[in-house]
Amino acid sequence: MRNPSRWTLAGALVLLIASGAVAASLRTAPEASTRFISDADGRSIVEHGFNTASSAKSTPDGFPLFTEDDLAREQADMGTNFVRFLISWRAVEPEKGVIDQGYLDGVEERVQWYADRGYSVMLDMHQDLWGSAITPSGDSGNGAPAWATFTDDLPVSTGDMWELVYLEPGTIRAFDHFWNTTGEHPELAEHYADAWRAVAERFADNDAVVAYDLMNEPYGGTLQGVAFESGPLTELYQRTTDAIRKADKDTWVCVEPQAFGFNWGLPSALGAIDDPREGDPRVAFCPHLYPLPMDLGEGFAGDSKGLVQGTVAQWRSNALRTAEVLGQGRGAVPVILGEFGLDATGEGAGDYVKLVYETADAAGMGVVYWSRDDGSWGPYETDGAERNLVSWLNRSYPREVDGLVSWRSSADGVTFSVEDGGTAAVYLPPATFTSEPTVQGADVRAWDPASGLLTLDVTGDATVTVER
Ligand code: MNI
Repeated sequence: MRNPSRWTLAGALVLLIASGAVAASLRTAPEASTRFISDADGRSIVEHGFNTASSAKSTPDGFPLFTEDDLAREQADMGTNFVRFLISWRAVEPEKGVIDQGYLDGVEERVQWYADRGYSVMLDMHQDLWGSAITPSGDSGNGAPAWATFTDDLPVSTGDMWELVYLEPGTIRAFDHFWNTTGEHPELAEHYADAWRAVAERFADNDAVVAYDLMNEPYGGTLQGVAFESGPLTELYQRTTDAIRKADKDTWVCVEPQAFGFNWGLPSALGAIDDPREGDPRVAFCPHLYPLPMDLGEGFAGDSKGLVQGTVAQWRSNALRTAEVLGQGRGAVPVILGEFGLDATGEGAGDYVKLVYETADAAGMGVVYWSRDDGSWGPYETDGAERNLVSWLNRSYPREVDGLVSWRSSADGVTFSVEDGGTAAVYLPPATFTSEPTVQGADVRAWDPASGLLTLDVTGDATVTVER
């Protein structure tokens, strides 16, 4: 049980993907999303950045091991404009009914580092395996506070593959209580929504915070798939959105599907959320992508390569389908790939990164890499040395654009189209764009070769091409 063979699991994946493809083929997917989260100036944002950071899961204060200098380096090296910043329920509401304003001060201080550099921020209420109180040692899960953790003394054993701890009886029971499948803890979801309301009260007037990711990688306990997503998960999102809107009318809410399955390319049954704000709804979709063969340690090569390519294609269609459901007849909502990442020492790692960005660009999705931690999944070594990932993530892209419709990026530049244009900010890696690029379809307002930032004026409907 503890060590299912890789190929048994890979075989299961083939079946899962095949059944997902059948379910998915019942409805055609949109080609792309043409709607985007916007910044305070109303410009569409193409999100490029990092999850910051996994270290926040286990630090006592809940903050990532990440400094303002680290941010400056990231911006100089890769031209990022976005962060999915990890926060946690255990830090927001450490005691039942008590909001830790000191923790929110710390979040606000870090948000300001990003604001000072022109970034947009998504706050992500993170959890994995419910919370650290699922085991006495506290070193397995993260997210929920101890007071909200009810395992009913059912066992939770831990082993090599952390994901399998989701299948432990005590973990399942903790989730069953949260979703009130047990009928014993209706208060937990209320506290969760109120914790979000407290966060929203703090950031409602903060222009840098553009989105709230309501729950990281939701898991349904004994309820899985359709029963979970169309039921308690959609309900929690509605309740939390309603709570947030009492304090904050403008910041986008971002919803995730059940991680189990969707991350591997399967469809979601998430229902639509009604946004009580006046004007256009601000609900976005923020799914994750982790193809199973790569979860199992395979590279992007050999037998696993085709499976991974198939997974990415299915994932893209399924993400756009759900975005369309969330759009309730107005077309697909904005989509951000909230997490993808890999051990960049594996075979074909750079090709996989390229595939994901090219797929996301063509589908109109922002991309947030997992994660901004040191080591083989990250951009730097613990001693600060730069890793291969830096050059792979350092891509040209239109950063913030009035009236953006679509874009493509290549090593030689970027092309994008707009409706009713205005200004556009484009990032071009300074190492390759050493002289002023050639621009068609727009006027250059400013070019800063040091930061790679190109500012353009675009008039009306236009296709803009920027080339070195
Ligand atoms: O791979 C997963 C994942 C696998 C399995 C399951 N279940 C069995 C419910 C859930 C999730 N997640 C991938 C990444 N997400 C977290 C942070 O959100 C990262 O630490 C993981 O690498």
